[in-house]
Amino acid sequence: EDRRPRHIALLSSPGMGHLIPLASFARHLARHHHFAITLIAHPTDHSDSSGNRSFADSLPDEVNVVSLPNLPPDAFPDTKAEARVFLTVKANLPHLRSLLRSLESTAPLAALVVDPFCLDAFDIAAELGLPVYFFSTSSCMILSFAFHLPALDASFVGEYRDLPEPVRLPGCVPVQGKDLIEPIQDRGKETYKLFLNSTKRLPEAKGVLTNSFEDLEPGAVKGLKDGEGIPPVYPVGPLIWTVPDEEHECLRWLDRQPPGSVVYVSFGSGGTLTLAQTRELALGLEISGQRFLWVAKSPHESEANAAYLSARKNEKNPLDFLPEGFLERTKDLGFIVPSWVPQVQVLGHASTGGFLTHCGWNSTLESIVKGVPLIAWPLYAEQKMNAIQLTEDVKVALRPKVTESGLVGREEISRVVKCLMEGEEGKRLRKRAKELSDAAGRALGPGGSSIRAMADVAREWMD
Ligand code: BUP
Repeated sequence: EDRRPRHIALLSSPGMGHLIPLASFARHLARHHHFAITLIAHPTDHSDSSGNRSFADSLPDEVNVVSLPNLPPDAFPDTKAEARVFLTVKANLPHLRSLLRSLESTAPLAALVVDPFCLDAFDIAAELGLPVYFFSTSSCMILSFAFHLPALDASFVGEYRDLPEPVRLPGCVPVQGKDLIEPIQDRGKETYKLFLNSTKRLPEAKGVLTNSFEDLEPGAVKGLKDGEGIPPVYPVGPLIWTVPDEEHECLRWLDRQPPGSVVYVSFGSGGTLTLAQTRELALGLEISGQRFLWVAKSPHESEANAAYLSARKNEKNPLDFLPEGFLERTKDLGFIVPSWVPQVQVLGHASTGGFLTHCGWNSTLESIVKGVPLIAWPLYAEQKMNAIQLTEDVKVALRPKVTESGLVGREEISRVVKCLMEGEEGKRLRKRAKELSDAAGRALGPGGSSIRAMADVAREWMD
């Protein structure tokens, strides 16, 4: 072919969870299809984490990274996290316009690719006559739900938790209203309106890229591809990011543990538990008698622990919140890290045998790529839908039972951890995780489904 690759701009909203898959896609386009790439990022909330710094250093030279201005920390007081992300992107639109104009004047753009919080940029793309593509950083089931939301909004009055029937998305397991993504659970709120308006604009995209792969979600992918009014869909995942040669003492600790013996526990960069739940988790891990590597965070405020936390507001160390004597009693079995570990390397370590996770989509894909079965413990955003999919559809995860008070008790935690790490069910889940890891490798191997999807979309962007 004598068609030539051109210049593509990718726009990421604040947050590593969005930046990582877009950066990984950018790297593939630059290396394998020889596009010039400008990755436009927003400064992220986790700028103090070591992970963010090493990530920035590991971006390839082929990708030109430009950051939009930082807004003052109090720019949107009293606003929920998701709404803040939408509003930050909106506030930066004039800067985006100038930036795209200047990029156009030096190296004309063939397309603009945006993540789920950046659909307001569609207007700028239209002004500049740029074809715009949507990049979904969640599962195909969530993507399918996003296309479905405007119809659901028009057909049902009331809160979605009261829906009389579960939502049945094509090719997906049914989901009860209460388990739908969290930002839509209060229809009176600004976050809901921002989400709904975004989803209404999805059909304007020329194409939809999604960080998933056909063998992981065959039903959902087919449902999307056959869906009426849905632009062409390109499953290009699983796109994850490994920072090369990152050193961390937890990796040396893992070196000393038997193969497949450690459950890795992390609720992601945004997830925290209440004080009571943090303690219950500690005791559950202890009772299970299994080895664990835990990224422990300080508990979040709640009525029950507000007084306790305010009395200790100068104590920032998450280890101070663990039960009395816990560290001493578990010193031969557990390794606890406050805040950050090189997660992809931990999941890829031979000693890691399970992942107790909040079910963020990046964490989920990383576990699948590395062939590690999961314990699904969703906290917020779209995580409940991911947990349902992983347990009931993909069948690679166990889910602990939550009591009516919202707590997962220590005995239940111990039960699921033991079941995953040493039971017959655990063996089945490990086999399933290995199958999925092989399938992920095939999708991104020569002639694989995701490699072909990336080549298809790249062809649209050539001269
Ligand atoms: Br925490 C943590 N080490 O200790 P999210 C995260 N990460 O490498 P997700 C580490 O950061 P949500 C740590 O591997 C992922 O690629 C992790 O983490 C890495 O993303 C990235 O934000 C972002 O927890 O969850 O899993 O998509 O939906 O909460 O964004």
